[in-house]
Amino acid sequence: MKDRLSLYPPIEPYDYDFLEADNHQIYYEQCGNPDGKPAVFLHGGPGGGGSKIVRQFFNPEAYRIIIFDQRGCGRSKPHGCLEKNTTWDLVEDIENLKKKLGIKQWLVFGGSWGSTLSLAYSQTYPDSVSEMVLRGIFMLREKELKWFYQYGASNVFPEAWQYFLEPIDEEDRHNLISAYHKIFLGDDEEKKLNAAIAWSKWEGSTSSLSYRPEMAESFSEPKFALAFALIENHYFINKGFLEEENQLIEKGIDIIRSIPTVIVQGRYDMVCPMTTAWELSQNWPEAELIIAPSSGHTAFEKEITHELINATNKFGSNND
Ligand code: STX
Repeated sequence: MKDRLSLYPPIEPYDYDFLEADNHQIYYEQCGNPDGKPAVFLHGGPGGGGSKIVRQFFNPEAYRIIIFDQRGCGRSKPHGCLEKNTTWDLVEDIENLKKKLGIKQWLVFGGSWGSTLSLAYSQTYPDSVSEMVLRGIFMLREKELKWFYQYGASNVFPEAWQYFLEPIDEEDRHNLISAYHKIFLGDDEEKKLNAAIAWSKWEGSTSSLSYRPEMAESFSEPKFALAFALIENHYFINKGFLEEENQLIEKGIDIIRSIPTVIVQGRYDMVCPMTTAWELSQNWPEAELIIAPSSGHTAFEKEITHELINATNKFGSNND
């Protein structure tokens, strides 16, 4: 690949505050150019929180970049709170944040769970979305959850899988999402924390094509792991709070068909295998599917970073 694009230099927010929503206070920040094209970053998990580095997917001179921590995670409060925490609550938060900031339309950028939420939001408020940049497509369907949390990815990362199985008794291993759920609802705090670390570390160990120990370790930080694991598990037990599992990938596509969209997908994504991006693209040929041929899941795989920045650069130079 010639002239590989890499992240923009680090920047600091020019504004941050909290959005009040039900029993939650939602942290958000604005960076880049206050008069630039508005773009909102939807992080993954659910429960992953935003981070400083994601500011760098956008040209700070072209974009007004808005990043927020979804209910219960990152700097949002209360930490780890699962009450009034559903896909549709998050969709309302995004729209309310947009209104609070006086924005008419924004580019929506989301990877992994962020791609799920991007589709749920755009299919609810299509007029609010100017373009989308989606990565590592995840639609929360049964087969996707089974692949990652029951049988599939387990064959590619057996060492990490062994660690994921450890907190669960043999007789409960036929349904690992629900076995973890039992522990997360229980009152043994030490067991809960250890299980949350194991849950979270599994994802950290499988997100890049070549295993990066520092990534697995960063997912094991207790405060992060607790919110990440509890929130992910809560959404997965509830099947993403969708009416039916093909809602976002089939029924809803007509609503968003004309929104200019780039989909970036790693060929060897073990967290969100490429079949989902492929099916989405079959249902939505108007969206541009870009396959990163030697990449796994994370936005920080070099090819994926390049394609994501190429996409924000392309949309950032439109003056509409
Ligand atoms: N969860 C996939 C997901 O959305 C099954 C995701 N994976 N890692 C992340 O999110 C973070 C990088 C945000 C932690």
